[in-house]
Amino acid sequence: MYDTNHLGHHLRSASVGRDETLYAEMLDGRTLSYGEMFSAAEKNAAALQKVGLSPGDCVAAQLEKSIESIQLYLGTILAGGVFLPLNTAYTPSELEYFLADAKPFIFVCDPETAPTLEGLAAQAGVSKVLTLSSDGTGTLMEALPTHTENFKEVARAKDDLAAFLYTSGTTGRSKGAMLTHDNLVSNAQALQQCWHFDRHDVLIHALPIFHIHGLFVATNVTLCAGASMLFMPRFNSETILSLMSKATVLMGVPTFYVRLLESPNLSPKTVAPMRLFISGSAPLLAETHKQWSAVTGAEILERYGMTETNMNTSNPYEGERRAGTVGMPLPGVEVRITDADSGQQLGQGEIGSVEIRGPNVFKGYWQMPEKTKQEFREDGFFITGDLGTMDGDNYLSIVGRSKDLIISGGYNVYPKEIEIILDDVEGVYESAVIGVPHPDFGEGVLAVVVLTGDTSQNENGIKNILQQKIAAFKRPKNIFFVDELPRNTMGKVLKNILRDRHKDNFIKS
Ligand code: MLC
Ligand code: AMP
Repeated sequence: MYDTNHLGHHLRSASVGRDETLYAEMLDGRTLSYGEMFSAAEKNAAALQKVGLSPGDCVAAQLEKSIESIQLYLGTILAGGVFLPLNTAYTPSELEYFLADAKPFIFVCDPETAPTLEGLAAQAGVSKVLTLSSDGTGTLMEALPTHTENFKEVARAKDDLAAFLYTSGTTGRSKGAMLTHDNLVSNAQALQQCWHFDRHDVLIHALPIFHIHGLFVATNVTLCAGASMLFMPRFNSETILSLMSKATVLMGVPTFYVRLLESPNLSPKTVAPMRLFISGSAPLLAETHKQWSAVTGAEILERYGMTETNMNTSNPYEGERRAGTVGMPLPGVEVRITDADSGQQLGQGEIGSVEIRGPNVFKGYWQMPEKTKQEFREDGFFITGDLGTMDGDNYLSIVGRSKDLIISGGYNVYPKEIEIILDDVEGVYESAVIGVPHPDFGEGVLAVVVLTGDTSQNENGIKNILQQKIAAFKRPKNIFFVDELPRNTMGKVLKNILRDRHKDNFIKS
């Protein structure tokens, strides 16, 4: 008997009776069948239960990408836990916040970082620290039982939590988005249907697995379809091109496509075995979409989502994939454009706030009921903070953001978080962080800084300090020094002026 509310049930139902089917192939030639995958997931679940995990407890993990970490994710779900993946680029001081806020029962990290992180986890009230390295060794692996007879996933209701994912905030404080079993099940099913995923598909998996894109979209859709994947530890253009001969689908952020287009080996012949190229997490330039079609003869399918809502819209599988648009609402998902202040729905072609309602929309921010309330309309629509417009054929275009957010290579950077840290640096009077066009990452992070009069502080000095405190992808690639920041009469920094002034500044690294 399976529990039909349970994400675990949906992830394994397509492979029941097909234990031998290939689930994943690694670059070193190792393979894993569905039977092996779920047996390992059950062992993980049993090990987590043995160290005391109760249903509803959180398992946080900061791990290099490996198939074993996917097994830990599935094991957590089967044991009724709540999985919290954390970016491997986070520094200890960033992790301190997440652990103290989420208060996971178990924290799993790399054996190499464990000596530094164990004390920090204990201080945050974590009960147990386990380790897992990308080569599949560590105390978690030692704790796995040799077999798990008659394991049954712990029953969960639709509304029970399956995952926490942190998303940064305009205030600089990250918020834990609470995702339920139904959020993840409904979205995986909608995507599987829209993208025609079936058991014959082979996905090139080159995304990180600590975000909704690589973990839920890529992994859940593959599992729900009983398909398989070529599992890469990280993005690499030439490896992806060489894998296309035995794959059918690629999911990537726009930077993937920008970089693949730079390769002389990209051609109609290389992509011929592939049936689908999907892009999301950041705007795909219409120019990149067109260039891809011109070079390969294939059309990228762009979709739109966010941590709080999973996927919202997708260009059609059959039908026109319109460059510069993110397509139509997914089945069961409602999208509307409103006037941000009044909440009044706007007409076709008008630009306004993008709002979403449906089974895909999260339950709220962890321990932030007020913040959660602010982001929802009374009728249940979630205010995304994106600005968009819907055309007569129901294609949505994202034209900007009302939230002060930079998306660099698919990673979100909230300027306020960086400004708080910059303003704290000795010799810095004030700062403004902005996103400017970047040829590789789409947007690049740039800081404009006013120094105090009596300091010898400089760009390298500031960069060295930031290195200790924040993940590399968040660090400003360039820092500009000015005498004062442009402000309006209310004293608010005019970031539009700064973005305009610096839009052509080449970012070196
Ligand atoms: C790496 N660096 C970045 C960066 N990625 N800097 C800014 N933005 C990024 N995205 C830094 C590195 O730390 C390094 O810094 C330098 O840039 C060069 O790194 P690289 O070797 O070129 O980077 P690479 O490893 O190739 O990574 C680039 C990338 C990666 C695009 C492949 O960023 C990536 O996988 N992005 C995908 C992110 C993602 O999955 N987002 C989904 C979010 S979910 P230094 O200082 O060490 O030289 C979501 C919802 C939705 O948004 O809709 O899906
Ligand atoms: P995150 O908070 O990391 O989940 O990022 C979500 C944000 O990424 C959305 O609110 C959008 O601003 C942006 N985003 C995702 N997909 C697209 C897309 N296809 N086009 C434009 N922006 C996108």
